[in-house]
Amino acid sequence: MKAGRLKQGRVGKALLGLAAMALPMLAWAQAATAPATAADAEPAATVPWQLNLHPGVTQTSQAAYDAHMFAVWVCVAIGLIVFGAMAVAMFRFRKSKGAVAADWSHNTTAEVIWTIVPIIILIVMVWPATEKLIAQYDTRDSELTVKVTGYQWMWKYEILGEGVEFTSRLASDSNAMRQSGQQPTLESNPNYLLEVDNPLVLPTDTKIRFVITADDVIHSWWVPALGWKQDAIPGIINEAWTDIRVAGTYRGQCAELCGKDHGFMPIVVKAVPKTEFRRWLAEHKAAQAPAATVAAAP
Ligand SMILES: [Cu+2]
Repeated sequence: MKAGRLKQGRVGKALLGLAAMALPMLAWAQAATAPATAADAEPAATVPWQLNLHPGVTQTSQAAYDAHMFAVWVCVAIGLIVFGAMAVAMFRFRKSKGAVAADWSHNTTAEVIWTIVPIIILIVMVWPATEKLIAQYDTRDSELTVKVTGYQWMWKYEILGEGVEFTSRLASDSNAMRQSGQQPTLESNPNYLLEVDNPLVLPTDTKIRFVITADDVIHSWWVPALGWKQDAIPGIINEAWTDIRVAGTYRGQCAELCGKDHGFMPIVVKAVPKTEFRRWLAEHKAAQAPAATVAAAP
């Protein structure tokens, strides 16, 4: 009887442990089996039944993912210890076995331990997270600066110092679909409301600084795969930076409620190798040069 109950306790503890471990383990397994990325693919796109955050494709997004995973495993360890201790206490010291509850109400040693241990755990988590946050705001040594301006309801991009600027609006097929009253499906419109006429082309493996502002109301420039969002505020210039490590297409949206068409000003970033970016830049410079000459003429 006693052996049977002890066994029952161990099984209960094991089940609780398994339940606590299941989600992170499944998420880890899913990440490990993620398909390899091709240059034209969308490496950071979400998949149905995705269990975890995507690590993204930049130093910032990887740092956020690492901090998140560290916190998850700390929580799993705490969960195993706490629920394990509860399971042991409930099964080993149960009433049917004749257990009698202790009648003391204070234990200074225990109180000191359960105050100091969480403080140490928090410091262990805060220290690396703070380093990551400081790095996230360090825009020094960037090789390229892109000015982003939010408008109701589109984005304007300027590659500073290169004389290249253009606007980026919701793609016409998404726009036609939303006004048609038809129901878009994932199969027929996989990038519904996430496609633009002119994507922002950026080079990979380059520290790119963004200066972000708005012309009318507050918007927010957000591409999840890059790992940050930054408010675009009229009269204020906010900074951010990125270094995209994997070529591909990354989609985002305005993340600040900015008016009736807030949901219709998506962002598309196309990350290409440096040589391809130089070619794209040269093409845009050539295309914009005549207009600039005309504008400069008396
Ligand atoms: Cu907006």
